[in-house]
Amino acid sequence: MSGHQQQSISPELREWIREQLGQGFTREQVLAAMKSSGWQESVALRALDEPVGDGSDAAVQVASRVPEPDLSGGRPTLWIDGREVKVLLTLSQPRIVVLGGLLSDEECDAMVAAASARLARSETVASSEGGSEINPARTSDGMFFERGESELIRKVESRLAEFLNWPIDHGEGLQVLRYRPGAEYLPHYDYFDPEMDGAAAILKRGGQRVATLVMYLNTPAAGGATIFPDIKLDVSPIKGNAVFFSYDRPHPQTQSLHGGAPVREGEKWVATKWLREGVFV
Ligand code: PD2
Ligand code: ZN
Repeated sequence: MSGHQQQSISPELREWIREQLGQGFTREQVLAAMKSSGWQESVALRALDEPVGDGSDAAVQVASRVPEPDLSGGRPTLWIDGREVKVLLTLSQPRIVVLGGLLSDEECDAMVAAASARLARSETVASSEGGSEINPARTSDGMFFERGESELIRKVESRLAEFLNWPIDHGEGLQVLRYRPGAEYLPHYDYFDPEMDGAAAILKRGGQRVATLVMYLNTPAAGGATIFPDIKLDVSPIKGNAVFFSYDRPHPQTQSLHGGAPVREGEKWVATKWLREGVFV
């Protein structure tokens, strides 16, 4: 394609762009692909800026800023809060980072001990009234720590804020879940469906969830991986390790679908930190 000839936006090009965005490629990635195929930048940008569908598609939603660890040095380990944390796996689309040794064994044990006393049947955050309800898709038991409620929790939360470059007050309180043998967490998205009843009340407290960090507080004897079905990734639950993932819009195109595979032997304990767009109150 010559750079001087007039280029026009064809229905085929529109369809191709829609498909790329639908598969989770970012606007920048699609723009780069178009430019390398000979499209003039001005035409590519105009095509990308055209509204698609009825406007409700996530491709035209504005992406939120999301927490992001600074891995720019390309080092295999990071010093965070005086600990050497291993970067075991990184994926850019969807954004996933698996870490080794984010928590010490002692911190894991202390969180399990503090949570054990307060376990109740797990609830999900959303119901039609904007309150909580028991979720049959989740067969674990759980509790929430208040943000900053103890020295241990403050220490862990400030480490996560440092690692994620995200203020502590933009996070929910840590949730601890205990899965017994056979228990699982069916695949789901952690963001709130803006269309669901009660969404407005939930989103008033800090906006959308934009990222999740699941920390493993023990190593189950078998099973219990955190699974990402869209990309067929399984993360092994290993005590002290963690998996981080972010999602810049409340839409499946983020490929942030994830679940907890059934625990086959022993128990599985995790602590989850959900990060919000704004101050969570
Ligand atoms: O325990 C897990 O692996 C898991 C899986 C899916 C935790 C969560 N979601 C969560 O806490 O959101
Ligand atoms: Zn989840």
